[in-house]
Amino acid sequence: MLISNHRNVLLTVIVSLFLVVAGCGDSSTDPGDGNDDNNNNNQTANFSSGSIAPGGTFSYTFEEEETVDYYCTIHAPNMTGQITVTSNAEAVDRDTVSMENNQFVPENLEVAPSTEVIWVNNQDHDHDIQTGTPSSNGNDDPNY
Ligand SMILES: [Cu+2]
Repeated sequence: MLISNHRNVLLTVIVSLFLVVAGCGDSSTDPGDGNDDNNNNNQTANFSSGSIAPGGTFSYTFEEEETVDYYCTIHAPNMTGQITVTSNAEAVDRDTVSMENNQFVPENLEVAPSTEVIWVNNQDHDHDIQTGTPSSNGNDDPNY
């Protein structure tokens, strides 16, 4: 009786240890999207405007909650911007970013999911917008 109780306890300990180890294994493989904020390559939004002539526009609709980095390929690394897609933002159909003085205005824009963002080139030369950061796409050099 005593022996079989000890066996049961031992078995319970062994099974518990196994579950703990197996549980740890699971939890270490699960969170793969926890570093989205630090990794620009994980952002879902993906666009490349091509050349936007003076007075021209480019638009993109942001669907998911995420932080999206973008930049102008012509004026990198100085001309960068960020769109934060969050349901905390006021829901509107569309919002606008102006390109002026080789900058995006506002540089950081918060929009709700499903908002169309329109970039307007208010300068006398082209701009070219692409998602990511200058360094993530190998465009570190000033390009004027
Ligand atoms: Cu530009």
